[in-house]
Amino acid sequence: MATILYGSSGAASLVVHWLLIELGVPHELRLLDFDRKEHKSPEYLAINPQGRVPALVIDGLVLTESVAIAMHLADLHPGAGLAPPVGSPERGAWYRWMLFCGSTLIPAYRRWFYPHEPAGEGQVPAVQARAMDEVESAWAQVDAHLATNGPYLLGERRSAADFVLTMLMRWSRNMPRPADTWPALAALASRMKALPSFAEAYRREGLTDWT
Ligand SMILES: N[C@@H](CCC(=O)N[C@@H](CS)C(=O)NCC(=O)O)C(=O)O
Repeated sequence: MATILYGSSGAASLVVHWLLIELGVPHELRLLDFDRKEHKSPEYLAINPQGRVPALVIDGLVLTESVAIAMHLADLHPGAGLAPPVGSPERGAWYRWMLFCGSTLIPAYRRWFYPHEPAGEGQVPAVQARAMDEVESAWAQVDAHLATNGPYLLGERRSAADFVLTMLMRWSRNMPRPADTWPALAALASRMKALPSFAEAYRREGLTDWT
């Protein structure tokens, strides 16, 4: 089975890369150079017309959207226990947190990192201020959830949702209030960063910060 991951160092592809390593899936990592706009090249746009990473190609099947890919990988490897059984209460909670990451946190982050997109350069300060509020309010909610229901998003058991969440926590490291300044989030990040697969993904992507 040929598996190719298109990504960029530390980008939304990180969680896919991390899960591939955690699950022991043989794959080829193709890091695109954003400075050289390789993610907007005709070759890459033919794979992902959005010109964004990640894209995961499994035997010719193109998958995009980091959270969707994380869910699919977890389902493909049930023995790893990163996806609760379909129809179980835990599965419902898993969908909740996966989609919270994909539908609430990632769009808010996008407005923070690409603030000109919603309304042009003139609105950048207002868009970023609002995005920061959204991200911080989301982190406060997740922290409160973890404080009573943790240590992981689903309780005692680690799932793919914790991998996605940890990547998103990392993205806040240079924001005014980093996610790991909330205590329960910091505890979760410490547990996740202790996984050998985290260090290996970091090594392969050449990342050194937020260790
Ligand atoms: N919803 C997408 C977002 C992907 C995304 O925004 N990726 C960023 C890097 S973190 C990207 O490719 N940015 C380049 C661009 O938008 O031009 C996902 O979760 O996969």
